[in-house]
Amino acid sequence: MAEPAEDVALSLSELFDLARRALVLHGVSAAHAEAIARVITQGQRDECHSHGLYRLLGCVRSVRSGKVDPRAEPTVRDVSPGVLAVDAHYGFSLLAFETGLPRLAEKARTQGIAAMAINRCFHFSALWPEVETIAAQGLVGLAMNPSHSWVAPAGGTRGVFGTNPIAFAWPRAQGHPFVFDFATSAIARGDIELHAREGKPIPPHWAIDRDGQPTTDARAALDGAMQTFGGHKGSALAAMVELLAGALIGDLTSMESQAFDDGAGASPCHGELVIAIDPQRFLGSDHAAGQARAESLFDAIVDQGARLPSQRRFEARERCMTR
Ligand code: NDP
Ligand code: PYC
Repeated sequence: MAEPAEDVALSLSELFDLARRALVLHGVSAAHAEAIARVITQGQRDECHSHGLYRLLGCVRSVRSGKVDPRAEPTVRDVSPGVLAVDAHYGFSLLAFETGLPRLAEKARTQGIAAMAINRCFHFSALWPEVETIAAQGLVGLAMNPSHSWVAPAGGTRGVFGTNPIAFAWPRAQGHPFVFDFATSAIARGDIELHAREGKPIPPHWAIDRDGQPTTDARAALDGAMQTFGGHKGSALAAMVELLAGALIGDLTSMESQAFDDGAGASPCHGELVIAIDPQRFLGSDHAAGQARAESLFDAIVDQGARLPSQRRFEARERCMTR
């Protein structure tokens, strides 16, 4: 049998179609399959390999586990003038996000700030596509969610927190928004999985093994516990995510999500908190001054040779779109 090719070149539309068709073949509804394929394609386009096409495997595994309802239809409930809740009914999170977004934006424009709780969703994706979509509407976006309890608290040795990403986007008058999106663990678990698949060592500060010792062995790391980024600071932020996107919105913490999975190997099932803020509402006639202040801040970063978060991603996108 011939050796598999190292690289396969697909156009973005071929990639989208491959992902969509694979999902539909596994019983995923067209609406979910398209929402998932869109985000997987965006991840691959922006060279976010831990959350690009690789995630298709996890989606299919999740469906096969029987835990996910691949045809669930999200429902939206108004909780208060500034809060809405979207019940994913144990489907994937992305369609729930898309379903609730118009109402979230509407509330943010009316109230100045609004929050959307997404509940009972299977979650596998990067958060930057979501906050970027919010920023594209002229709103500031903030999103976070727990995952599975793979990450030890600073000073501990056993997993308590999820990899708990926090993503933020600030809309700018010209060009891309200011966006960051990172796990509160030293690295996303997906990256350690990719190192394990490729037999590559990992830096020693990413994880500890089962005996609580720092390890460079990706498989031992997956068997042990991951570390938070920035020691006690990342640990506190990870706890905040558990509280805001778990306890506060009536949904599972990462420990509970792991217990709910019960060894099935599905994507984590929990909630997500998404916040949208309307700068126009906050600033009124001072909106332009607020924007100018933000631009001075960004200039002060890049003028000294530092880069803005997401610049690598936007450059990868540019390369991909002009290929
Ligand atoms: P990275 O550490 O790769 O990147 C984190 C952020 O920092 C990015 O916005 C990145 O921008 C930016 N950045 C990196 N280097 C620099 C630099 N030198 N100067 C300025 N900014 C920089 O991300 P993680 O491994 O922590 O997370 C990867 C993805 O995993 C995220 O998208 C996250 O949402 C996802 N994830 C999802 C989870 C889930 O439960 N759904 C759980 C955990 C993670 P750039 O991309 O341009 O390099
Ligand atoms: O890479 O840590 C991760 C992750 C968890 C859920 C989705 N991605």
